[in-house]
Amino acid sequence: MIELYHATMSTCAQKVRMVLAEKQLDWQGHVLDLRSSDQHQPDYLQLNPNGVVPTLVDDGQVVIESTVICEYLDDAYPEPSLKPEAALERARMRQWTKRLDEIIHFYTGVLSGSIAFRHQHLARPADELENYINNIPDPKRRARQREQIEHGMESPQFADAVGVFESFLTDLEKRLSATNWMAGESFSLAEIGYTPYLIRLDELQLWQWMDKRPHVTDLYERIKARTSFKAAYLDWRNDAFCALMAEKGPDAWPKIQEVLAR
Ligand SMILES: N[C@@H](CCC(=O)N[C@@H](CS)C(=O)NCC(=O)O)C(=O)O
Repeated sequence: MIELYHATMSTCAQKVRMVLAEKQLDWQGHVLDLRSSDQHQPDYLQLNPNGVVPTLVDDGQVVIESTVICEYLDDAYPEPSLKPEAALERARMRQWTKRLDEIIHFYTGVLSGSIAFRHQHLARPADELENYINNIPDPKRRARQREQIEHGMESPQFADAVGVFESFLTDLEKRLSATNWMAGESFSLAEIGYTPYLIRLDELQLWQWMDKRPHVTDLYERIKARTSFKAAYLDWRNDAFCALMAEKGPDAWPKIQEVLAR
């Protein structure tokens, strides 16, 4: 039996749900409430010592790290394959997912947190917020989270995030003007990996960033047309979170333009 510990709006969980849907696998879910610190509870830390979602348990065997989970599912349940046939295209796919893990995921958290989610935290009683921050296991993540909550779009992380996304979107547009999909000629774990991050720009009302990037918009439309998009994302949308992003997002665009003009 496949079990997935996940959260409704988690970008990393969306990737795994999309793979499960593409492969039409049955799974049982355990939903964690990240704002209530379910991910920091001792039982969960036994499964995932990093205190994050997702965690996959397949026939009792634990696999963590969303990109690794997606690759594991593709190896363990090979049909339909979500990796290109050609070695070079597989390498391209992994270059994209490596960039996602090392850079884009973190800076997406900075954008979402600085623009929208900090307001959820700021609305909490001070001692509850302090407790939440102090429970974050990794000291670096703890410090960055505190800075985002306290300073939002004025924090240096925010300007860095804008620069990171600008170069990522430029590279993606260039790539898609040469090949049909990110890794080459087939839909792969590269698109699945990035789907939640394109969704997040959309949720934050930042699609203006794509004004001169028609290939990225076209990619997003093709992804949204897949059946797996519903199972990965639409079925799990949290309306309150989406409403908050829709409310706060428009204030961010002028700030982003200001950073881009520097
Ligand atoms: N590298 C990890 C990152 C996982 C991660 O950051 N998950 C977020 C949700 S997308 C999380 O659980 N955040 C909770 C927290 O930071 O306390 C992976 O890809 O699985």
